[in-house]
Amino acid sequence: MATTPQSGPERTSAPAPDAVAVDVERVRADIAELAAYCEPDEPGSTRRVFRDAHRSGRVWLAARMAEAGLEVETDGAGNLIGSRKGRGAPGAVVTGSHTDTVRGGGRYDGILGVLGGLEAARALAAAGIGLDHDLQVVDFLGEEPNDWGLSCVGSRGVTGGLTRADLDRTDAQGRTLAQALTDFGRAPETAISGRWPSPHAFVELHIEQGPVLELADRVIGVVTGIVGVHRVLVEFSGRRDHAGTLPMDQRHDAACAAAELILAVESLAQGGGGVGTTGRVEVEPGAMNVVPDRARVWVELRSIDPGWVVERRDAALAAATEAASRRGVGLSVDVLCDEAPTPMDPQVRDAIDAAARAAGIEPLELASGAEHDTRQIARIGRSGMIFVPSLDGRSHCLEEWTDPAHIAAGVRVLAATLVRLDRLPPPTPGAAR
Ligand code: HGY
Ligand code: MN
Ligand code: MN
Repeated sequence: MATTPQSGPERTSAPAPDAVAVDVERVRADIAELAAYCEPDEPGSTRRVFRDAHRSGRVWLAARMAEAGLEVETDGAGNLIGSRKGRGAPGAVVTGSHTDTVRGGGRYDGILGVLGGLEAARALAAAGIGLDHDLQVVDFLGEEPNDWGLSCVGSRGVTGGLTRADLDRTDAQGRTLAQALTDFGRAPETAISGRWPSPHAFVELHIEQGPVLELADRVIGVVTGIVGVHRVLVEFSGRRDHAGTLPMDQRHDAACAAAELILAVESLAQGGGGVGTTGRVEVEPGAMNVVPDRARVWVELRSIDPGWVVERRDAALAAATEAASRRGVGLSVDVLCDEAPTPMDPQVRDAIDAAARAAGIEPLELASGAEHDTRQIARIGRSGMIFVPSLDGRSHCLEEWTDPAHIAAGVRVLAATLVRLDRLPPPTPGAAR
């Protein structure tokens, strides 16, 4: 029979969660070992979703989870889960992040949340702290935007956010996402049908990936919300001509229309309130002596203010339409991602705040400018995030680095937060987004 969880962090019979000792050298060794699973022909520790390095890195991770005494499984959406049984209370206390990286990315983005979660599970066990709820440490499948223009594949899959149309998307070689999942050993149908039950609570530890904590000289961030993200692929189709013979006033240059859009996005995003980026551009045929007939621009707009994103999105599309029509160039638009800003759950925020303060750390509240699996999990349960500083605010690059003392603080606060979340009363039904 399931035991009834006792409520309140004031319960005195359990060891003090805030004093749990974490082994930061073990976390650093794990980070270094996982970093060795990288794509040999790519810079740094690149480990893109579905590639061999990603697959073999997860085999290593599964073994590491098993060594820690966790039961290891992969769910229908391809999330790797290490679980420890609790005392039978309904719903799990869940933590995790991702082990895939962007091309040329660093060793910490996502990875700290998975390996830090693993260390928290080990540290709690070593301290003799059992939970009422099952504890799960998750490596979500494919958090970074992939060759199909989609991010958070695994966390979308288990929260109803992955669709049949997503599975039918094709990469540049014409391979569908469904095929990629199949090749990775997952049945595409289960990737969209295997919805998780609502967790008791979810928390993700992550590097900040920006400069706010460092500039404020703080070690722990309590995330207030995750920015809204709008991603769209804009394709211009012009006319291919000889670059030496066709006069300038007779051209239908797709790349020049794309250039106008790129600069429009930069200009529209000035002034604070949000950010706009055109980080991927393709031009065809890509020859110096040919007027380009095709250009693709991936536009991304982010803000914690939903109105800001909508306004800039509409203005950017108006600029693209105007440039295309003036140049006699065709235009098509494919919306890849349209996520509203996601507030973090107040109870989870309070648990993180209390865990940090009990450890003698004054946390800072801040919004996340980066996308995270937490946004997806917030659809099905109360969720929150812990940030630790990134050196010089750098991320998605080889210079990405977090001080070991900050890693130790982050994992310690994570472990204590998991205990505090375990002791929360059951969530109110329907409270999730
Ligand atoms: O792109 C992002 O915001 C995240 O790092 N995946
Ligand atoms: Mn990232
Ligand atoms: Mn990440």
